[in-house]
Amino acid sequence: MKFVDEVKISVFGGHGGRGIVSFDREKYRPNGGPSGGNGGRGGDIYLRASTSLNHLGKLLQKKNYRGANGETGRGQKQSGINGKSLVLEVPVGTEVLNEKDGTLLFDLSIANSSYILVKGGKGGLGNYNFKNSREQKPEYAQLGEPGEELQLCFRIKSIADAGLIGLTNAGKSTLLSNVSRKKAEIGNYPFTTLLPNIGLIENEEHRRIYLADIPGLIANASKGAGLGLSFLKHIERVSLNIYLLDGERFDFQKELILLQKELGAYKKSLLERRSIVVVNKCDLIDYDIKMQNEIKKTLSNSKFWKTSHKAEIIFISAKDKKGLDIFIKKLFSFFPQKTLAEQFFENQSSEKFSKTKLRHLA
Ligand SMILES: Nc1nc2c(ncn2[C@@H]2O[C@H](COP(=O)(O)OP(=O)(O)OP(=O)(O)O)[C@@H](O)[C@H]2O)c(=O)[nH]1
Ligand SMILES: [Mg+2]
Repeated sequence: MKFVDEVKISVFGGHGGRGIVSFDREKYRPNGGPSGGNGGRGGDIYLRASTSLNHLGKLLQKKNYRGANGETGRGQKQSGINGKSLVLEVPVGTEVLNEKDGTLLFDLSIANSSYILVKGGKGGLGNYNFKNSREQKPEYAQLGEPGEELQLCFRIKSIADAGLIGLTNAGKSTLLSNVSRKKAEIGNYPFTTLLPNIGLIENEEHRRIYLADIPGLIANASKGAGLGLSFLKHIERVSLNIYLLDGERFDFQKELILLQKELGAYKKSLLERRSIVVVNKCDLIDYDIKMQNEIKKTLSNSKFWKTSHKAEIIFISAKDKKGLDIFIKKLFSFFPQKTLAEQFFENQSSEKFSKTKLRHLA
């Protein structure tokens, strides 16, 4: 499956149905008055933020989405049926831009929030509307109006407090699934994480932190190699970087510099964030206290330390669940107050679809 984080589509409100010209012709009133009904309204297109999706693949089904057209009016002053509206579901954390000028139209950060994207066209009026004292038998009716249209670009920006940044196979998915309630995809091959998984970690005080598993970084990712830029975007919305190093590789300085180089090439400010360095797979190599101190000393003299706000180093085994309690404690120490994601997901569960605001683009 492809990681779909950006989709460009066009949306068209349905065309309004046309009104008709007709006259009542009953048995004893062969020359009855005008009775041509109005056309139905064209269907609108709505956007809805869903928590059950985590990428935009569903939108790839079509290039153009159209609300249904309104039906033509009927005799006996009956209106045509309104065209059905269409609801496009996208993951929470999607932003929608106007493709023409790049302006941000919607930022769907609240679950179940819903917006109107384009309105369907008005139905045309049937001839009975035009009857007046001077004109008893109008022979004309209106055509329906076309719906609104927009060219859009949908983009995902994941929402989490902290992001796991590491080379492929460092153990990010294993760590996420072993510290959080949500299961991540685990595999012994590169790029198992094709979707940005977000895990929820809860402590004894029922505080929550949302941790994003960011697909493995490889050299030149910032230039488009591997999954490239598409997933570097996910790092933008977190406020803590967790550099996960593969303890088996034993080349921490080089690994950190490589990770930083890719992040920095994408956006320099990402390097100035608070960070934790986590050395994983400590079950494979016995990192005793002396070794740990040596590694800390070497790293704290490295170029990495100068830019990353005195990151701390923790040694764990994600697989054997060793050191995870220390890791979780450390994580919470960075977020003494309710986090943005915590508030955001809280709002999400209390937000009711019926209460959500609809913004009109008219
Ligand atoms: N021995 C050992 N193996 C581990 C540990 N953590 C992860 N692994 C193994 O390392 C391999 C890769 O783990 P993943 O969690 O899929 O790695 P990842 O960083 O998510 O990889 P990508 O999604 O490709 O970026 C798997 O075979 C894991 O079982 C650990 O603490 N010790
Ligand atoms: Mg993974």
